[in-house]
Amino acid sequence: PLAAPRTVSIIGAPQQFGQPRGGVENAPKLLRQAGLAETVANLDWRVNDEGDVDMQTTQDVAGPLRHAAQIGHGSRKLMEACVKAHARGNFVLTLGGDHSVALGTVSAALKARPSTKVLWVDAHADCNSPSTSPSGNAHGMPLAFLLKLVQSSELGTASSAFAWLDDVRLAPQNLAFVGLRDVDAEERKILLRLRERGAFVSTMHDVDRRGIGHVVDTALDHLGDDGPLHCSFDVDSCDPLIAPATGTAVRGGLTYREAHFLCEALAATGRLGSLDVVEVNSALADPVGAKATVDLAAGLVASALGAVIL
Ligand code: EXY
Ligand code: MN
Ligand code: MN
Ligand code: MN
Repeated sequence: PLAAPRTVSIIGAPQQFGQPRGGVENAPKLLRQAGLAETVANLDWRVNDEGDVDMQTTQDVAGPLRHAAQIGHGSRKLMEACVKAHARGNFVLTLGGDHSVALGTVSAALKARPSTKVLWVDAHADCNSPSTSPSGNAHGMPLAFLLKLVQSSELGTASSAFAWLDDVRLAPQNLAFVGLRDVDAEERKILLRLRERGAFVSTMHDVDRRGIGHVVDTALDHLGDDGPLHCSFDVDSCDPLIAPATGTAVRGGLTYREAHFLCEALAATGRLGSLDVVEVNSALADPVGAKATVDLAAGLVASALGAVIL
């Protein structure tokens, strides 16, 4: 007898406080309107749409991390929703929102299954601490928190909003980057240290030289051959020609096929347990570009959940 199909939990995370541009909070709604649930159901998954987590939780406090209390408390709520979905054995698909949502999603994956390894697909490295960040925007910081690079003194009065992260630790050797091409000077030093400590750090230069197949295979090899994988997919990893509707677009990104190849390769591992799709902001492109970006994001989810060409 065939095994019962697995279930995808879709969790909306309309977080916008991790960056300054309005519109990113509408992405979960737009992705649903694009037919994401139907697309996934057609791939032989059961779909459980858990709705949106309310990310507006509390009063702001001042400090080097903008909206620190909102980010801390909202991320904890998201983490709890994701942990529940993991506990039911579901695939956890989170629709951002800005990339600060990875605080909740990656910590949930690690709490639910501590051997989880993380593929970070992004133009940016997102490993600033409040003290190294040039912007104070939390969407440039989630990996610093997850890798335990943030001192509680950097958070001042907001540190209690992040206390729930105390027992969460992502080891550098369990992290791989693909798509990097816009890294701050301080972040560059952090990345070189992370590489020394065992992270797989690749850039678009590597995609140019070796091809996406080699880069993705090497990244996945690095993440070992068993245990669950979490992919945090920032649409700004893709070239602005195909994904113009995003807050921090950078030229020279993944092509349509390179991005799909990566997602197809992830699906083929049979180990992908959770996926974030973040930073879709339809307010930042014309209607054609906005629709192209939303449709791209939905199509990448389909590839990551097993859609194949043949
Ligand atoms: N590195 C810059 C900063 O920390 O402000 C830009 C970060 C953009 C982050 C986007 C979500 O990937
Ligand atoms: Mn990002
Ligand atoms: Mn990015
Ligand atoms: Mn971005």
